[in-house]
Amino acid sequence: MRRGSILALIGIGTLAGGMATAVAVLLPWLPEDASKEAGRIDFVFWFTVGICIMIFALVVAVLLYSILNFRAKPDDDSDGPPIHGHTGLEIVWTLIPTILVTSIGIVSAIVLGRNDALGKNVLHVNVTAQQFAWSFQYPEAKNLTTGVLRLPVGRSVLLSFTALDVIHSFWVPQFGQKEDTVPGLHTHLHITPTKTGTFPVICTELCGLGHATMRTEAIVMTPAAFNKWLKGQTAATTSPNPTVSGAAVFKNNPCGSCHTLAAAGASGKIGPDLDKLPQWAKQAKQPLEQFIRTSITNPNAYTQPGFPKNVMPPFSSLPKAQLDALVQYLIQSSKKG
Ligand code: HEC
Ligand SMILES: [Cu+2]
Repeated sequence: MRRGSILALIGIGTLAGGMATAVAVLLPWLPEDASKEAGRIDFVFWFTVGICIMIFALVVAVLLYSILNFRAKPDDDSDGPPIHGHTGLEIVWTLIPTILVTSIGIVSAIVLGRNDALGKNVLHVNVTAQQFAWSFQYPEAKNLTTGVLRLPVGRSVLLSFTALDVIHSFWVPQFGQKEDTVPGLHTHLHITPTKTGTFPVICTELCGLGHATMRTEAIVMTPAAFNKWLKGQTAATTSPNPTVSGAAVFKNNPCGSCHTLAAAGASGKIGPDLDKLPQWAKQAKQPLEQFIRTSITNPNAYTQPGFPKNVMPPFSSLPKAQLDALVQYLIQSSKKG
């Protein structure tokens, strides 16, 4: 091969590789990382992309070079020379892909092993998925149950999933992993948050009419703030404490993603406007308090005309103190509204 040809091949390859690298690096393909596991998964991703870019550059270089150099002259009707295989080439193009694919396999296996290895002092959270809401239970805090996932930064967290009805899938883009929740199976996900902040929790498995509303938030806090929150919540739910705040119960549960309630700054449109509760109770011919209470624990007992049945999940496992506070809060804010 002439020196000019080699230089041309290298030139084209460098150009193609450079362009592909620019597209890979300059566009924001991945969400920001907020967990150790996501960082490792991103490494596998970029490792694979790097290999792909090298192969891409090689293929484009040989392709363009051949098109430019070996194309037939306009009046050339002759056949090319007959070629019967090339053992050297065949060994090379079998060996290189084998090495590359095996290396991706090894890197992935190391990352999977590390991602599944629990750290010390694991925080266990039981996650329940149902049409169309998430709830989170903290065994370490007397089974405190909330609708927003709160986690301390830097601590190993093991989420254990239960699905009450159909298959759902837990996804926080910034944590980098998805995990299906399957009725009858116990699935798990290990997360070590690395950044404080608020991230979306999304159901990423089409699970019915209200699937798009099956969202809540993961709030990652400093360990001190988390422990303070956990202690405050445990005290509030275990004693018949009159200071349980109905507003907090409303906020901690996904009510606001489906309902409008001015007092809570909520503007959901999937369910009836909760500012008009007295009117809805009259329509259902029920006393206000009883109407609100059964609507929360057993939504299908009465379905508001014009709204879908089976979309609101029953909140039957709310501790009594929280349910009482929530009902009082709704009575008061809807009377104002
Ligand atoms: C996934 C969406 C969704 C979530 C989450 C949700 N609801 Fe509902 N809710 C609905 C729909 C739809 C209806 C109307 C159908 C019915 O009456 O069952 C409804 C009805 C109600 C009603 C009765 C109103 C009426 O006029 O019938 C009350 C009260 C209520 N919800 C309160 C709550 C509270 C409190 C929460 C949080 C603990 C909550 N909802 C969470 C969708 C939701
Ligand atoms: Cu779902």
